[in-house]
Amino acid sequence: MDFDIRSTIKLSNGIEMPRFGLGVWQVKDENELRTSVKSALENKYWHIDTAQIYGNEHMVGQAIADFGKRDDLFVVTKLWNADQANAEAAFEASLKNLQTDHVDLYLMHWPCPKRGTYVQAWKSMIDIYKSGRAKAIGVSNFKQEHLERAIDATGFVPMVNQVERHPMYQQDELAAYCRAKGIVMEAYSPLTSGHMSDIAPTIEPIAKKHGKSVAQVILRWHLQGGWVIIPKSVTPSRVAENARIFDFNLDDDDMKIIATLDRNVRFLPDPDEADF
Ligand code: 1BO
Repeated sequence: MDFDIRSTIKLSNGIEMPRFGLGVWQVKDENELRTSVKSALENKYWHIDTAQIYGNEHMVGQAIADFGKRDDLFVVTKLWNADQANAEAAFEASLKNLQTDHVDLYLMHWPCPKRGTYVQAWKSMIDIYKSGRAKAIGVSNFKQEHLERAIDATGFVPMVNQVERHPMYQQDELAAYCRAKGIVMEAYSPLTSGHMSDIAPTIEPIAKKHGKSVAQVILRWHLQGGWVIIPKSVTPSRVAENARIFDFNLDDDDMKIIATLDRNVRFLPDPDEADF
């Protein structure tokens, strides 16, 4: 399976989305954010994933202006839950923060069914997409029932669903449903949100066989499974290490061993319960 850092996956509207990117969730410190984005660009990353709630869109915008070229990059941000009824204003604020006139992908962050506004938000996001200011639109943390409701109400299928996904929470059923609908699956927290030591003993022999780290094996496993990934790090050596996953291949046995690690354990809130 041949990939490189330029590899893309085609979204349902024909837009090519990079398979590998930098996540910046929980990066609040400006120097850390700048170091992370600078290291990523130096390592040829060309996809950056932020969100209005991360509070760092303006730092991402400035780091891109200082270290990169906006037009060479695939920039993603997300509509926060409290803004579901005011998506247009929230989107314009994100564009301003990011110092850009468009994003490559705009995602609805959580469905938050208790708010009762995600269908309304999806309709507004379709208008934003039709205006050309978001080259693609999708969702995050959507279960099948949330997708069905949004699609039934609008006839418009999200292009991407970004969800928590790692070896302990593999989300095969949701992925099968989404792929049948033409929705690209994207993993956040691809390295288990700090729980990697729980599964390292199983992955270490695979890592040793390929001369890679456990993290590199896990990232490669996502890619070979057809997922888009956005690992986060603020440490330059780790940003570089995360990108060195394009020079080896996991074999069928490796993939099967990692498949056994699924425990249906999520570390982030259940999207039905999330009421933030
Ligand atoms: C609450 C944020 C989860 C990852 O985007």
